[in-house]
Amino acid sequence: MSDAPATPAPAAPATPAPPIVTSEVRSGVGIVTLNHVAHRNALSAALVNGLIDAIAEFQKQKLMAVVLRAAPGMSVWSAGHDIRELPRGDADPLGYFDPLERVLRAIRHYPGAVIAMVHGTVWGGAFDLVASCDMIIADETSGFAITPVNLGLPYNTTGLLHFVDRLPMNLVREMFFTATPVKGEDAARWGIVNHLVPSADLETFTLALADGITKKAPLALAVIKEQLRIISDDRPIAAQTFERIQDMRRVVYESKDYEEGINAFFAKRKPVFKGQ
Ligand code: YXS
Repeated sequence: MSDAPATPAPAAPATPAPPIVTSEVRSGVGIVTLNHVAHRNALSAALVNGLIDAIAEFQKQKLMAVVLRAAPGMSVWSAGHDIRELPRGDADPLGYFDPLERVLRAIRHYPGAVIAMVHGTVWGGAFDLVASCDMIIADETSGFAITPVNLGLPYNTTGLLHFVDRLPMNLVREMFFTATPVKGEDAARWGIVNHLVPSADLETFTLALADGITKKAPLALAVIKEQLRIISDDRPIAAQTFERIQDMRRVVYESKDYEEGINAFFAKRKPVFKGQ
C-alpha cells in the first residue's frame, strides 16, 4: 500500500451568499426585497445601489407602482445607514452624494407610487427612506426610530424637512430628541403610516393597493407626484442661513461625541457623551 499522503478531496464549492436585494414584477407592480439578513438590511452602498438599480429598471418598464419590503420573516425592516460606512468626522455624514441621500432622491423622483410595506422595525436613515415613500403600510410588528442623537450625528436639513412635512413639530421633536421607536399603532395614530394591518394581511393589502394604482392614468399620476415633490422639496433658504447651518453641523460631526457614538456602536456598549 502506498505511504504517500492521501490527497484531500477538493473542498465543496462554497454556496454563494444570496443577493442582498432581489426584485420581481407581479401583475404590473415592481417589488424590491431587502435581503441582507446578517446586517439587518443596513443601508450600505452595495444594498442602496441594488435598490436604486431595481427602481431604475422598474422605471424603464414604466411600472406605476413599486413596493419596497424586507425579506419575509425579518424582525428588522432596516437598521438604517450602514454605520460601518459613515465618515469618521472628516466629512459630512449625510452629504448630497451619500448612498442614503441618493436613494431618497430616487424614491422621491420615481414617476409612480413607491409604497413601503413594513413588517419589523425601521431605524435611523431607513425611517427617512420609508418616510420618503409615497405611502407606508405597516403591521403590528412595526416600529420607527430616528436615531442621530444615539450616535452624536447632525442630521441634515433635507432629512428634517421630510419629517416636518408629515408630522406636527412636537412629534418630530419627541422622535428626534428621544430616538425611541414609535410602535406601529402609535405610528398609525400619529399619521406616520397610511394603514396598520395585521401581519397576515400585510402583503395582500399592500399589493391590492398597488394594483389599484396601476389602473390609473400614468401621465396624471406622474405629474401630480412631481408637483407634490416640488411643493415640499423646493423651499427657498437664504445662502447665509444655509452656510450657518452647515457650520453648526460641522462642529457636531467633527466632535468627540460623534466619534464616541460610532465607537460605542462597534464596541456594543452604551455611548458616554460629554458635549465635546
Ligand atoms: O456584529 P455583526 O457583524 O454580527 O453585525 C451586527 C451589527 O453590527 C449589524 N448592524 C449594523 N451594521 C451597520 N450599520 C447598522 N446600522 C447596523 N445595525 C446592525 O448587524 C448585525 C446584527 O446586529 P445585532 O446583533 O445588533 O442585531 P439585533 O437583531 O440584536 O438588533 C437589531 C437592531 C437594529 C435593533 C440593532 O442592530 C441596532 O440597534 N442597530 C443600530 C440601529 C441604528 O441606530 N441605526 C441608525 C444608523 S445611523 C443612521 O441611520 C442615520 C445616519 S441617523 O443616525 O442619523 O439616524
